[in-house]
Amino acid sequence: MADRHRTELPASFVIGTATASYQIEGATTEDGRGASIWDTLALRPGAIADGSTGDVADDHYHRVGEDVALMADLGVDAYRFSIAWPRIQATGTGAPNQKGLDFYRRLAETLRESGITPWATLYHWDLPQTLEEQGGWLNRDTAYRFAEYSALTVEALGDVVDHWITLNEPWCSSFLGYASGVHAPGRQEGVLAAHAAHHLLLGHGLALPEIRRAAPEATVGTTLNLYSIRAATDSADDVDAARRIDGLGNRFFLDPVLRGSYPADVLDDLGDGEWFAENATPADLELISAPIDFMGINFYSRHTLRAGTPRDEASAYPGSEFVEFVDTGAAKTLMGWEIHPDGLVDVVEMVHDIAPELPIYITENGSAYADIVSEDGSVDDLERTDYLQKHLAACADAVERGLPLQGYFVWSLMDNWEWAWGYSRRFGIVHVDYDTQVRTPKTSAKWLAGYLGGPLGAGAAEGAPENAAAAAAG
Ligand code: IFM
Repeated sequence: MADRHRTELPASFVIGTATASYQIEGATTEDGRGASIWDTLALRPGAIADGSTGDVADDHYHRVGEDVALMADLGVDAYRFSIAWPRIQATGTGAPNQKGLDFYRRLAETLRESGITPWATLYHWDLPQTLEEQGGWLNRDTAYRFAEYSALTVEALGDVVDHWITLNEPWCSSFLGYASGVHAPGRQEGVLAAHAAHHLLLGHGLALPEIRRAAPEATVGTTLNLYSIRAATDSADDVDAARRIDGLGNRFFLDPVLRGSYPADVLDDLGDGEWFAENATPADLELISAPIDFMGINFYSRHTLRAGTPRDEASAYPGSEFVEFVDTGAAKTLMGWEIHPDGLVDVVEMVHDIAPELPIYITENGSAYADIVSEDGSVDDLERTDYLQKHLAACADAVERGLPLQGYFVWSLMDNWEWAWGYSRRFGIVHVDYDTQVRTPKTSAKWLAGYLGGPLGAGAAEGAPENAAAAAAG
């Protein structure tokens, strides 16, 4: 791999790693942290594939120094982490918990001392359980609580964190949380999930001026999970199937944030125009579409669609009843997600077409594989290495095309608790032994360090395969 390194990207291009609070921190009852909706869902029989919880996860709460040192060895520029709302406000309201704030201050300061720029996400799915008991994201009031939490968090940490992301993947929080119910809070409320989506976006809109007031110099954006979308054929029905999924997954979130309106065709698909006409007021949409400094995109895959007959499982996702997801035969990760690195360029273009001036960051991209740990503890994850190489090459492609892509964060720094999959899916470039908490950089981490010129890459890059997948194939 000696001939590929970050010089294929502009010097200012930010390369980092990403994680999220509940997936790595553990210490769920320490120092005044309250319960979150994920603590609750994890205890529900059958909700988590391996029956596990995030009670310990990567024990990151007690290992900040070690984990930041790992990142320094990789040579990353930045680290995207999330702040657990219930660490700051145990019940989602009231005065901040100083111990919670201290933890994130220590993390941010340690990062800065190591030359790594902190990027903090305010909401990566751990809603305080008390707020869920008051209706969660179906209750408009939760948006106001989120703005208050954001204000007091940024007031406390704005001197050490310069980059703020309001929400992570509101599609997941709303449709997986309140429609299919596979994510917390595990409710199946059909079309009401779209109301949860509006309240999440309203929370973003209400938080923006608070963050700007508390940290006027900071950059603020939000993160959407966007999919590259294709119709299986040119037939009108297949094209319409693609329109539906692009609408529900991409435009339903992009349009309010970047255009100040919800897409009418999606409201029709949902059969929910009346509620939106009454409740998603022009004042709400003005808040939601206030200028942001960047758009974060989490990119994982492409969907290919064709028209289908109603399926049982589709009814869990209102508006998607008449579509089928086509298996194109492309290689997949262990999540079953097709690998399409050029789709990364598609989603960057998607945002750029609506907001040509807006800087864009890939705030997550990564892959789960069934890693094999050798006797000496090493993990030769050639498939993940190949995935990473190809997606960084796609970033270079996007930049070459003149798109305003300014950074890329690998999901994830280390193996962690993958929500409904528990510990059964590993996305890390660093292996975590959950019995001992020993961290071991995988081949992908060494490759990335070689690419970035980090200390861990010294020597490793020379031996690394030029194309890891080809090497994997023999
Ligand atoms: O682990 C998640 C992360 O929390 C949000 N984006 C997708 C990742 C992989 O599923």
